Amino acid sequence: MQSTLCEHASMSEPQLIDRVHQPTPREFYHRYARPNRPVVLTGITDNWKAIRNWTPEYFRTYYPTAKVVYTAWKSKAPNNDPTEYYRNRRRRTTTLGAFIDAMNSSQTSRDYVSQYPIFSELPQLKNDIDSLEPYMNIPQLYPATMQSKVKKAATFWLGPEGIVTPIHFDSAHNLLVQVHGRKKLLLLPPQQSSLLYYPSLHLGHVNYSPVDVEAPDFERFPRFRKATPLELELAPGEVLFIPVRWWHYARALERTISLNFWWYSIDSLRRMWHPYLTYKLSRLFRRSPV
Ligand SMILES: O=C(O)CCC(=O)C(=O)O
Repeated sequence: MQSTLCEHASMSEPQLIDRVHQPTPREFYHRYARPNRPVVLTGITDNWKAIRNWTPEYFRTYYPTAKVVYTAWKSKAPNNDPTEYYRNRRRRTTTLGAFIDAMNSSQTSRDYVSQYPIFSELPQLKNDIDSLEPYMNIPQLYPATMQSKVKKAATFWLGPEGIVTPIHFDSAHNLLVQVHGRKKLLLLPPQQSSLLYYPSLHLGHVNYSPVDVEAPDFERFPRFRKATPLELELAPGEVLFIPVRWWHYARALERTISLNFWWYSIDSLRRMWHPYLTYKLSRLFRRSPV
């Protein structure tokens, strides 16, 4: 096992994330999933055709008419202010060919195919990956219907160099597979949620933060000075385990393709009680518009 040194400009203490080569599912579960610790897994996608073949050009050539849904964010500001993002982003539908042509012809596009369940649209692509289910440790005792509900449909992300996903946390465990291009990620543990101004319900969801973690405005968000993010780079073929409730931010360093695989466990659900209750109470006591 090897650790990578990761440092954030404003932080004094360097932060470490483990990188583990081909762990057994049991080792992964005991050392990472159960204690809710992030890790980069290497060598577990070595046989995936997706890692060898998938590029924007590949999809442009073979699947130009396939439907995709993307997030469009038009902003004149050069930075990535999450409040502006959550207010102005829109979901739009197009074809893969049209999306990739538009991406290739723009230097400034912030359009991102994100969270798209690609295998529903193109089921043949399932042949290009292997199952990551052994790492999800789904109890065999569960009836088949429940086993399939515990996993969410895998989703597909495709975007230009520089595209950003503002910091947020997920309600399930997540294996994020980097398929094409490198990506930079920042992670913060649930214990540092207040430094990210959690809960910021005015953003629309309890799992979003108003802090632009790469260019923090310390006048507005002074508590963020105390944050100690993990910073890492994910290369094609590498898999990042993002445990439930861990805050994560991503920036593509090159044109990017990723897949992610979410799943629930008793433990992941237990860790979500606070956001869930906070959100429900906020809805209950929401002032109705006058
Ligand atoms: O890769 C990205 O841009 C964001 C990924 C993400 O937020 C996720 O997998 O939950």
